[in-house]
Amino acid sequence: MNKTIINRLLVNRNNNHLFKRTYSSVGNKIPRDPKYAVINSKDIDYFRSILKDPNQILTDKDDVDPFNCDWMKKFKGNSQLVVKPKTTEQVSKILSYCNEKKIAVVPQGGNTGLVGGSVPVHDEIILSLANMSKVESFDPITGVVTVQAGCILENIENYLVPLGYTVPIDLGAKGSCQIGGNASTNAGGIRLLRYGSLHGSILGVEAVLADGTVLDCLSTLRKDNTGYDLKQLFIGSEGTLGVITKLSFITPPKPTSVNVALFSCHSFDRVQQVLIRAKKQLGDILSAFEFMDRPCIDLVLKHQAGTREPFDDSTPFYVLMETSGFNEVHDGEKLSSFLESIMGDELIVDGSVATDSKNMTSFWKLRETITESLGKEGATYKYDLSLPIDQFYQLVAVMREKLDGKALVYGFGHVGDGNLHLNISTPNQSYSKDMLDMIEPFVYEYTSKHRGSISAEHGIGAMKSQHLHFSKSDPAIHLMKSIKHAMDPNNILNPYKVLPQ
Ligand code: FAD
Ligand code: 2HG
Ligand code: ZN
Repeated sequence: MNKTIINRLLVNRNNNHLFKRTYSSVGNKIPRDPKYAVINSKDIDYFRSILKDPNQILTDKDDVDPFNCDWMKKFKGNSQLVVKPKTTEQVSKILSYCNEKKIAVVPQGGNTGLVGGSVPVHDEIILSLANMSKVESFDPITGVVTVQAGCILENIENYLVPLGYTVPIDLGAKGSCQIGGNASTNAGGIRLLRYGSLHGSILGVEAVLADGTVLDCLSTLRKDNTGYDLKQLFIGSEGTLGVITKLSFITPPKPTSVNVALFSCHSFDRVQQVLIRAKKQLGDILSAFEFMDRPCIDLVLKHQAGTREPFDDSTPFYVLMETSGFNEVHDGEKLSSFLESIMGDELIVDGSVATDSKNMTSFWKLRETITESLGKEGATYKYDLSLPIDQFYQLVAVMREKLDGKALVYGFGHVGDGNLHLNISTPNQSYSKDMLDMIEPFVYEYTSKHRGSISAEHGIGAMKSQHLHFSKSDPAIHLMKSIKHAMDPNNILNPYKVLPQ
């Protein structure tokens, strides 16, 4: 750790700034639009009349506060009200009323989003889906499951596993995030390489539009080419076009033979070579290919009890690879010849294949707890980018040079999908405008110049709405605005998010 950081650390400790880190401290909040109504006691009486159960309405500051603040403690709103409907009909009545009164609404799932999309910017009311958490049906022939939007991802997995099926998406936040939130962000995660994006897995959506209309597109059909595929509009639109209340999606059979391997490499070029071989030699059984650089490993070892140095020698890069299939002997043979090939050609420095589930969990822990460990360090500036593979790690090196020790730079991500998680951490500091100015718009310009995407999987939210143009052309943004206007003319759904103001 260099001197500047140690000095800052001391200053922050003395000033007690530790963990007081909100978006407002960065100083670029969009002003409140005065066209929105400020809620009053009559509005609350109305919500009480439709929701009946007093636990479905939160107005007490202590109860509302956790819903106002995001997972990173970076974005903080000032809502006075959380409503927690239990049925689609209740969602419909809430939105119809809000539309008429011009009350702005933020739909909220598990509140694990990383771009400030799930919390109010100002005093928008929060519509939490937490009470809509039932699995409605499962068809054992097609493997299609129909669930309410507030189902927690891990609970759906636990429901499916005894039936021999699995969810086609997996991510570190699975214990808290909801399937409605996953769909609304078009979340990627660690199994996208195998099962593809939610745009392909989701077969049907029931959503409530801004004026309260219930749109039933809850098909369970694999093939349905009847006009525009409206459900796709809700996947990845981050709660700006409607509130998803139910979903149906295809679930794959749960693989019975799983292998997890960890490799260390001297260079990022070698990581790429291993990826190419894995795709060619493992083909259909390759289910995850994740990478992390050495600073990520050091960070996890520092913050996560029970983790240990994976290999004798420290190297700059690590790969976590998983195979999933249905024939242990066949998968084992494929994996062995792949390992022989990458070791024979010295693409890896060291490698280890987990021998039991405890081992697999500990390998995955090295990858899946990076985000949580970063959260324990202090303010972190997160960039979730798609970049061409030859530019993929270059940006991490460029940022290290540019920031010159003023912050710590971490590179990890879903390399198999071309998705880099660039994280810039300032230990024990608050979010600062000076630091932000050193990073942005440079990171976005770099990404745009290399024809990448400024959001591979986390979305745009409040964080990147003013930067959308780095990844989308003017006509594309214009069309998005027209769709938004057609579906939500009063702009009550998740205002200030996704689209530039
Ligand atoms: P929220 O955070 O509550 O909301 C996210 C957005 O969706 C908001 O704009 C909100 O308004 C909207 N929304 C939520 N529910 C609805 C609904 N029913 N109808 C309409 N709009 C709705 N993301 C990835 O893509 N890949 C990862 O690997 C990944 N790993 C993560 C690991 C950790 C430790 C954490 C904390 C986050 C991670 N994320 C990842 C980010 C986050 O978990 C995902 O974006 C997730 O899909 C958000 O789900 P949620 O239920 O928490 O939604
Ligand atoms: C992951 O892949 C998540 O672990 C979070 O998408 C990434 O913390 C991040 O930047
Ligand atoms: Zn990710």
